[in-house]
Amino acid sequence: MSKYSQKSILKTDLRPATIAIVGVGSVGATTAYTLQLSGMIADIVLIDINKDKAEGEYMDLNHAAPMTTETQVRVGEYSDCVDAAIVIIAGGANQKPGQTRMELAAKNAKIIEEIIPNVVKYAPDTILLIATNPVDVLTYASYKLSGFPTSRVIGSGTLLDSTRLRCNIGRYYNISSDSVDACIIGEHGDSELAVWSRATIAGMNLAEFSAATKQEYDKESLHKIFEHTRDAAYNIIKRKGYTAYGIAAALTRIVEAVLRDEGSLLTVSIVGDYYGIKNVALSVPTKVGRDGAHHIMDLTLNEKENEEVKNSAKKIRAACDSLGL
Ligand code: 6V0
Repeated sequence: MSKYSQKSILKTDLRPATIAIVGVGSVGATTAYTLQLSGMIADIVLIDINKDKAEGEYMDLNHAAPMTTETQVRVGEYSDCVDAAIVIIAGGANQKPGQTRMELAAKNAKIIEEIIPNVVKYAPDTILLIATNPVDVLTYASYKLSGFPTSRVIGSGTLLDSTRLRCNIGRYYNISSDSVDACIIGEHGDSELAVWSRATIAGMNLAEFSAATKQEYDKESLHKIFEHTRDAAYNIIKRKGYTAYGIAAALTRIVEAVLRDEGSLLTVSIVGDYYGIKNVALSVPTKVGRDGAHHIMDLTLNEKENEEVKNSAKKIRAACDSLGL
């Protein structure tokens, strides 16, 4: 039984929720399907500038509904965001092979400029959940465009990267990723960093855990794990042209944390002041619950990590500056 279907047994602690998805391409459609399978959502609204695409996805998803959960899926207009607890933004261009996320900034900022005011007009109290890349820059843009408090504009950030890292560390030590506590912070992109100084397994840092289990503690291998994690999207896109399952699961996890009012610390991206750099969106472990996401602390880092996260913050701020944000 999947993680989500196990949790769906506890459906009674959830109020029926509507989730709207703007941009029903690979990411939006896969997210709709993942949400549908989760059993958490009563109603999913699909909105896309390409109505045929949204209709095709709606028809396909509805064929899965009788065999999975009774989630209602429908094609909508912005006015259908009116009851949405969360509006997921996944509209815009994706990376082509070799292209960086930052190279999408100008093009996707224009698309976000079209989308956000339309959502806000009908759903002034919703939570915006941004997936479109470069996600940190566009989370900042969405915050500015919406006029929402920082807590209600959440970028998927490095949640996916952190999950990939935990998974890769788990494989390295041959244990479940559930038992690994590790994260990636900063930009969801090339300047992100793994916080090795805080990574633990069973409460031990990795050097201690390696010694206790008579395994090699090899910093070079761990660095390769980080590079493999950071570059995962490039490697997937080179082969299949896009990524979708990982981000869909990450978005579903964020939706779950909100709807269940979990107060979980997830590496999502919200606007704030980080490590002395003001007014920028990036990821650190951030508290996520019913009222959105709250930056409650900067993770304590070693000197090198501190330098790296500052550089990452500066890079995001510079990209925002260049777009006049
Ligand atoms: P895609 O498959 O090309 O789908 C994009 C969709 O957006 C299409 O259906 C378009 O019609 C639609 N669209 C474009 N403009 C508008 C608009 N103005 N209003 C409504 N809909 C619009 O792209 P894909 O789904 O692969 O990627 C979408 C975005 O997600 C890209 O920016 C990716 O880079 C980004 N991703 C973000 C990830 C993350 O971790 N945050 C992970 C993967 C992809």
